[in-house]
Amino acid sequence: MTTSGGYTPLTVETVPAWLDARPHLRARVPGSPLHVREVGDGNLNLVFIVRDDPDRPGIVLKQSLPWVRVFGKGWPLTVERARHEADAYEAYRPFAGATNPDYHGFDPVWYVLAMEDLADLRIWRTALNEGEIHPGAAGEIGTFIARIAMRTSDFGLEPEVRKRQAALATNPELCRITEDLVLTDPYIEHERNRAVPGVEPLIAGLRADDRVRLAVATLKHRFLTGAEAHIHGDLHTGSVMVGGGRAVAIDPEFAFYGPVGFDLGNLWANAGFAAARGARLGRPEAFRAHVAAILPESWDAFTGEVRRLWPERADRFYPDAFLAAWLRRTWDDALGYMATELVRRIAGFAHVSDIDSLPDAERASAAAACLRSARRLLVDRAGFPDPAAAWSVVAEEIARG
Ligand code: SR1
Ligand code: MG
Repeated sequence: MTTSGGYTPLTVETVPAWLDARPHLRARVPGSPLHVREVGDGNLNLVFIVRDDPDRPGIVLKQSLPWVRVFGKGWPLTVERARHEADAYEAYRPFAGATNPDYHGFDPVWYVLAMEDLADLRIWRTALNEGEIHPGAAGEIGTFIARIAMRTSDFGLEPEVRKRQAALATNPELCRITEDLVLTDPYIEHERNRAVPGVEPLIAGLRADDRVRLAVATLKHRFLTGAEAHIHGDLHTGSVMVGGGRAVAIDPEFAFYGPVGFDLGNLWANAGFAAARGARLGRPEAFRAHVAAILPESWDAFTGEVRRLWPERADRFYPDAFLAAWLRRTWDDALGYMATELVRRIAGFAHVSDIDSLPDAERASAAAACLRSARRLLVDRAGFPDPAAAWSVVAEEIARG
């Protein structure tokens, strides 16, 4: 199938010729024959691993489709998302170090980006689902979020530069997905919603609660208007690869200028899913402690790195007292977006394997714990001023059964 301008979705059969026509990429996998596997398991895109030796890393090609992959052609979606992902990798490259994948370029006709084959790493969600412990990953991601906050915002750039960067990063179609799927649909009746079976009364309770509606509407408005930094925009555990002491943030196709707390909250909610799953499956205490540490370790790393970079801020008009207030607001945002991510993966369109792959009874009780935690975080965020207090909400609700 060919669309306008020469764009054509790649297949495992057409990838070798596509690479032959691009010697700078072919040089990264110079041997023959090429071994091509399509491994995309996300909701949106094609992902090909290309190797000339099946046992050694080669390169990854990622191509956006003009529709939502898991839904089909009935849900069209701009292929521009691959450009946004490429632009984010470029924006993060100067400060992200090994947390950014090695990025080899973007083809603006085929909407293909080429990047490192992270052969020895696994998707963090998959690793957590199987009970693996990856020390240091949460801290790496917290540091990464801090560097984005400090280097791509008005704290790190001259205001004219920041505004031009923000304009280039405007990502309306992908933001609209978040505005709908995360920050609206779960709180109303909508044909896209798919509830985890057994928690329908809890979802109905959320929808009927005016305090919940006000809190989510406030978070939605902040998402729409809080253009602070070039955030990742979809930083759940399926967007992080771990292994060998490294944590890599992938898939920033939802990147845009938004509130810094959104990425933190997304990560923390997914720690919540891992914790609920770990408890229901009776995982060892060491694993449960590891998951419980994701929120505090990432927040500590985040605040530590923000404070380390604060003296280098671009505009010294901002006093230290402003930093303290900004961190408080970011904490408040993060808890709010943690709650909205907890809700949408249980009550909305896009679910998580942590919960969905549990046996029926455990799935319902894990999902219920996530929804109860979210409700408390939404209506009483001020009551949870630090990581221990915030995580205690999740721990208590999981323990309630
Ligand atoms: C239609 S896209 C559904 C979800 O997949 C992506 O990974 C984002 O999380 C989005 O909300
Ligand atoms: Mg993704």
